[in-house]
Amino acid sequence: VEFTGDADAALERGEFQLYLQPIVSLATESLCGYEALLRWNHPRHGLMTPDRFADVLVAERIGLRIQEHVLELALLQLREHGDRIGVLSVNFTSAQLAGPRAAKRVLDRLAHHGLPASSLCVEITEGVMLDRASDSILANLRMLHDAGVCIALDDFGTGYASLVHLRQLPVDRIKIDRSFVAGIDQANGGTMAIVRAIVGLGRGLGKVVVAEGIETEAQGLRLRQLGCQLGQGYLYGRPSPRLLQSDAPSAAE
Ligand code: G
Ligand code: G
Ligand code: NA
Repeated sequence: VEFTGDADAALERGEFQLYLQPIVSLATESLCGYEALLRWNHPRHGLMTPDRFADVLVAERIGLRIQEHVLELALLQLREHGDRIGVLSVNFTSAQLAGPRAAKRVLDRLAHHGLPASSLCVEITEGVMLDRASDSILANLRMLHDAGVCIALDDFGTGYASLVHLRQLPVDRIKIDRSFVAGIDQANGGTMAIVRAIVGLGRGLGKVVVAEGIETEAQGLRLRQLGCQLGQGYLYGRPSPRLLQSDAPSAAE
């Protein structure tokens, strides 16, 4: 642990905030949603990304409460600016998806705010399937999916059993990890072949394929040519506390 923060007091003071990063249609470059990314705006350490404070949350056993706060902040954003956001993607942990009432709780919060289930996309990594509670997590994901919540499988291809998990999980979207996108315009290394295969696999299974970490026009064009539908990255917009000044988002497909 790099520092001990009083995460509990920080939560009360509103130091945990969401930054939003646009997700666009690669064919038209039009907005179709955002991903909510957690930041801790600390008075002494400044603005921190989760990799810097994740250990603190574990040490102070406050991870689950922070995640619930993240969902609530995300739903408030949707309630206030839903017409400008489109579908809002929120990162979920396995702890948040375990237990008999996890999905019901999320659906209740959506209903409480008068939001359609389809306005939320739950992002998970395949790591959730390595959790002891994977049966319960799977049941909750099915319930969310059946209710119309979008489920996205993040960092796809970086785990050790991606294909097994892709078959088991009720997934609507797969997100190509940015490490693959970064290598796509190098001639050697075979990254291009891997990305082509992931897009083919995803589309063959009827999933929407999202590429993360797109930084250059060449990467965006290449991914679009390969049939990847959605994209996210600094090229289209950095994570920001503000929404883009743009027209209303279009449907994701
Ligand atoms: O921009 P970025 O540094 O936010 O994200 C770093 C990592 O932290 C990413 O892998 C991202 O998925 C993860 N992350 C961002 N926001 C959240 C969140 O609200 N909850 C969880 N569990 N992870 C998050
Ligand atoms: O793992 P997760 O998908 O949630 O990824 C989000 C992370 O990727 C965040 O840390 C975010 O700041 C970072 N990110 C978003 N777009 C880009 C990009 O174009 N390039 C790089 N290097 N990182 C990005
Ligand atoms: Na994510």
